[in-house]
Amino acid sequence: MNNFLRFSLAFSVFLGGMGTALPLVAQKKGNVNPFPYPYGNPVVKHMYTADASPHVMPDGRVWMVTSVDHPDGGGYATMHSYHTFSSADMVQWVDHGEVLNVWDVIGSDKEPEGEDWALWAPDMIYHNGKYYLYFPLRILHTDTVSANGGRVVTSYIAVAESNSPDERFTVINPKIEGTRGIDPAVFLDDDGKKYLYFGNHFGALLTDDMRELATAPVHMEVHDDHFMEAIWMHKRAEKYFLSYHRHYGKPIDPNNPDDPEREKSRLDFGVSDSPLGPFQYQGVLNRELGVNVNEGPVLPGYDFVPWRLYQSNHGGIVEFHGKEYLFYHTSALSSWWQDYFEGPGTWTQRSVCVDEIVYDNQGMPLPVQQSLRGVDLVRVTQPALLTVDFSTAIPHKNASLRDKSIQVTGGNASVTFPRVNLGSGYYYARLQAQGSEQGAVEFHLDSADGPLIGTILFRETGAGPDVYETFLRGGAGIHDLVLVYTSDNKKDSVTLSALSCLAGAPAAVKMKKTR
Ligand code: FUB
Repeated sequence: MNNFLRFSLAFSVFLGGMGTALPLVAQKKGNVNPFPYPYGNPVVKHMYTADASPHVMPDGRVWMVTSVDHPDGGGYATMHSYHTFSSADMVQWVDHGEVLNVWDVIGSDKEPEGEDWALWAPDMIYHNGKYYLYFPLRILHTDTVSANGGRVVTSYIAVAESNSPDERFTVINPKIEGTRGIDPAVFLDDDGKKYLYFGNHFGALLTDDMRELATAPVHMEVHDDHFMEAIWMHKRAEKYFLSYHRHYGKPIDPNNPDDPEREKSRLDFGVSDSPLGPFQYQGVLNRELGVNVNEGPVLPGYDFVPWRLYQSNHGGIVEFHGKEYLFYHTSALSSWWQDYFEGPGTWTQRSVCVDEIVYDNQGMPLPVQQSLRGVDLVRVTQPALLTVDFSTAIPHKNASLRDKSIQVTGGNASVTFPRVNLGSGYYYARLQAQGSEQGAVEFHLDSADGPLIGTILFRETGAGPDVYETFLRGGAGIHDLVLVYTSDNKKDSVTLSALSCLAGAPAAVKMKKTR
C-alpha cells in the first residue's frame, strides 16, 4: 500500500496544515441518492464490496468472497468483515451474508488498545470437502520499538475453515508461519500441488491439510519494478499467469484529483511455465475506467466517467463454461449513491465488477476494458452430474477390469474411458477408490501423455470414506478421459469403483440470503 500510504500521509499533512482535527481519511460521504443503480457493473449493488476472489465450487456456481467497505467510508482500517456471494449465470448474484469478521479473529468485540485491526483482500477455495478462507490480518499500531515511534502496519496471513461457503468460518490458523504482507491467493495445480501466494510476490506450497506452508516462500521473479499488491494466479493452456496491481508513477494530488495527466491504476500480468516463476512481464490486464470509455454518463468538461479509484484495484480471474472473467473493483456505485455521477466516488467505498477476458491468437489476454454494462448471462444447459460408464473402460498395461471395478497396479498403469462428454465444463472429478495410500491418479485428456487436467493424491483424505476429488481444469468438450495411476511402489495397487464429474446442482444451493 505504499502509494496509498504516501497519499494518506500527504493528505493528512494537507489537512493538518489546515489546522483541522479531521481523521486520516477525510472523504466521508453520505449515500444520499435514492435512485436504484441502473447498470450491470458493479454486480453487487446493495453494499460496498472489494477484492473479489472467484472460483467455481462443486455446486457448479461461481462463488466469490469479498472484502466489505464501510457504508460511510472511513478508510482501510474500517474493513472488518467478509461476505460470500454466488452466481449460476455470472449476472445474478446471491449475497450469502457475512462469513467472518474481525471480532471472530480477535476473540472479543474490542480491538487491543492502540491498534486497528482490519480484514483485507481474502481468497476462498474448496478442497476435499472443506472450504478454506485465507485472509490477511492488517494491524495498524503504535511502534514503540523504533526511535521515533509512530503508526506502523503489521500484516500476515491466516486461514479459516467451513463446511459450506455460506456458513460461518472458524479460524484454524491465526498466523501462517512464514507469511507476511497482504492479499493471499490460493492456486490448486493440476498435479495436485497447492500454492499460497501473498505479499510482495511470494509463493509457497501449502501442506495437505491447507493450514501451513510446506516449503519456504520463494520471492518470485516478476521482471517488473512496479509490483504493488493483489497477486492472483490463473492457468490456461499449460501457462501460468500471475496478475497484480501495479504502482503508479506518482500519488494523486489531493488538490487536483481529476488531473487528466494522472497515471491511472493498472492491473498487469506476467507469464511462466512454472507456478513459482520466473514470470515474463507482459503488460496491462486492466486499466482504471477513465480512458477510452464509450458508454455511460460523463461530466461536462470530462472525457471519462466521473469516478476514480484512488489507487485501488484488485483482480481475480475465473473460467466458467468456456469463457474467462476478470473481477475487479471500481467506485461506480459510490459515485452513483453519493451524488448521482456529479463527482467522484470515494476510496474504500468500492464495488466488485466483472468483465470478460479475451485472448489473442498467441494465447495472451487482451487488456480488459472496464465497463458499465458487465457481462452476458451464461445459460448452463448440461446436466449437473456426469456418471462415467465403467463398462466402456479400456484397460491398458497393469490395469484389469474386475466385475464393475478396475484394478490398477504398479508404478504406471492406465485406463481409458472413451468419448466422455465433458460439456461446457465439468469442474470436479469424484473418484471412488480403495487400496492405495501413497499413489496418485492423474486425469489426462485424449491420451496418457495428453494434457493433465487434474490429480488425486491418495495420501489425502477425501470428502467421505474412499471418495476423492480433484478440480478439473479444462474439463470441457468430448474427450477420451485417460486415468493414469502412478506410485513409487511397484506392488501398490488401487481399485477404482466409480467415477463422476460434477458441474454442480444449482437447484440444491441453499439461498440463505437474497436481497
Ligand atoms: O482492500 C484493501 C486493500 O486494498 C487490498 O488488500 C488491496 O489489494 C487493495 O485492494
